[in-house]
Amino acid sequence: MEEVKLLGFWPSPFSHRVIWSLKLKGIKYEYIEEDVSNKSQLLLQSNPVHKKVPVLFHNGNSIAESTVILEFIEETWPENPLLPRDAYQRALARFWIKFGEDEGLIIHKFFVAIGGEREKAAKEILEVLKILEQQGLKENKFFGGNTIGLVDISYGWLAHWFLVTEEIVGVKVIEPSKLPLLHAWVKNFKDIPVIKDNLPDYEKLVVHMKSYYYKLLFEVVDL
Ligand SMILES: N[C@@H](CCC(=O)N[C@@H](CS)C(=O)NCC(=O)O)C(=O)O
Repeated sequence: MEEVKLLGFWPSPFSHRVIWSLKLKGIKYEYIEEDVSNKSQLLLQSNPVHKKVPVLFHNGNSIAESTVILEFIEETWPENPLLPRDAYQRALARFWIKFGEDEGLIIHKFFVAIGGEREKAAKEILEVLKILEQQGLKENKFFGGNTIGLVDISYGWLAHWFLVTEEIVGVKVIEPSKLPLLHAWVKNFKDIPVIKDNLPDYEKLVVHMKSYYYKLLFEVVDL
């Protein structure tokens, strides 16, 4: 009997990447909620380098880093593929996943920017998202075409967490007038039952991210 466990944290977009992938593949697993403010021995032992969630346990082995976990899931359970079969298309998918990971810091900048800096940060994000929209997504329903794949899953934070960020900082970026294709993608992505049924509660997320936001702001002001 295969043992699959996931150590996660309810507001974490990285944990949700793993949840969505396992559910899309129909893999049964046990979910363990981590208290990131008082880290468990299980987390410290299974991810001693970064001490972060998610961590996936498979038959006694532990795997950390969400994008690495996604690749592991894809290789271990090839049914309902989430990466294209064609090697070149797979390379393109990995390119866009890497693009999102490399540009992720810009979101953090947008989150903590205050005053005039906020408009500047919003413009920078818009430029990055335009590249993603026009060169990655194009006119497709999902990044890989008509079905959801790992690229969509890796950008899941844009469809939910980023909207909370926009609400907290008071600036809208993913709007039909600015990013029509990406705006449509948000809806397509959230319309998939596995995604819709496995998102953290929006209002609860606003409260959680607001407290994180104020903590970050104070750290910025203290510097
Ligand atoms: N690059 C990591 C990021 C994971 C991450 O930042 N996890 C956060 C929760 S969203 C965490 O565990 N934070 C605890 C900490 O930073 O101490 C991944 O993709 O898995």
